[in-house]
Amino acid sequence: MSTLKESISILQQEIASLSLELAADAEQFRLKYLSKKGLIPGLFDQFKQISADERKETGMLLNKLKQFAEDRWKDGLSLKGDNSASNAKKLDYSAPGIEFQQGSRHPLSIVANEIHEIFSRIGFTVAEGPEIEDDWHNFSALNFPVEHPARDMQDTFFVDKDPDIALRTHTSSVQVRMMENNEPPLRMIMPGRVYRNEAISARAHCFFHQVEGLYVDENVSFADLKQTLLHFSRELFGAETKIRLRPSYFPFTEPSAEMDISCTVCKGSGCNICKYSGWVEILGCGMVHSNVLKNCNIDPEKYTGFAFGMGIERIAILLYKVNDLRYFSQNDLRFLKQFKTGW
Ligand code: 2U9
Repeated sequence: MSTLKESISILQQEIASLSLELAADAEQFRLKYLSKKGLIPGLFDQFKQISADERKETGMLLNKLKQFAEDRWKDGLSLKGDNSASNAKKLDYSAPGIEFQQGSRHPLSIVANEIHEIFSRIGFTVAEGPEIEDDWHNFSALNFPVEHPARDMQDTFFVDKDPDIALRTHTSSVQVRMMENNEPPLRMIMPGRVYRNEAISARAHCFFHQVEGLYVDENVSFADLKQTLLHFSRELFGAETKIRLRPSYFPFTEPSAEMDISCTVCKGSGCNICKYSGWVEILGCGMVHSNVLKNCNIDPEKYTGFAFGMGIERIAILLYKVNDLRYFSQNDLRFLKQFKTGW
């Protein structure tokens, strides 16, 4: 065997026996065997001097050795989680580490999760449904009269100008689907994105997020609604929170009400958040209209139900004192980074 062939064989065995466990091992390996002045390029120098009849076989062995060494080096690097062998050549292993950038939940997710947890602790499940809805689930089943302004092109985004298909304007359409497909008792909340054809400003957006709730069973009363919402408000805004209900109107509930909580900022003494009234409106609610129950094949003589709906942005604005709705959809990290808690 020629001395070059012997050297190739010795190096092959040496390289096979090495263990590359640290980033520094891989770099030392590269310097010793693969770098310009390393052992393998040295063998290529010797190769230039061997006789023509030995060239073919020795050349093959030498190329194999080089390939083997490169593979071992790359394996050593990937063990450290670095697959870019060519870039790795330029890495400075003594440089200080790069700080890990930790993300955070979006404030609307924090609030939605909190609402979800409060209701799941008292037996409500979560349901979701499509954002593109038909007229029946978004309007007709919910007792909206044919001439109701929400059905207008001005207020609702219709898909392909088809008057039967629109982006849902509330998550109530999910409740309709749930009632159509399930027997009472039903106790669920429906979180989700909804769409309204509005000009974007600090106080309005063309999409926002809602959580609605529904409880249908025998003997469900307005008192149950009131106590559930009082419990919810105390859990979310603090044990001292008071609520008040004002009569209102929605096509899908009768009677209907809007609910205020005592101002979380001034505790009722008056500030510009509550416009010096001491109260802030947070949601709408009521007893499910008997027409809605009938539309979903539920017998209103046997069953009653309550429902409520709130905008998540509105709650987040109150909890975090945000003064412009647009912050929630701009993905500005200077805004989002402030919400590190409440996973
Ligand atoms: C069914 C029956 C009744 C859900 C309700 C409200 C009152 C309400 C608004 C709050 C602010 C919408 O986000 S908002 O603009 N919602 O005031 N929602 S009762 O009632 C239902 C839902 C489904 C089948």
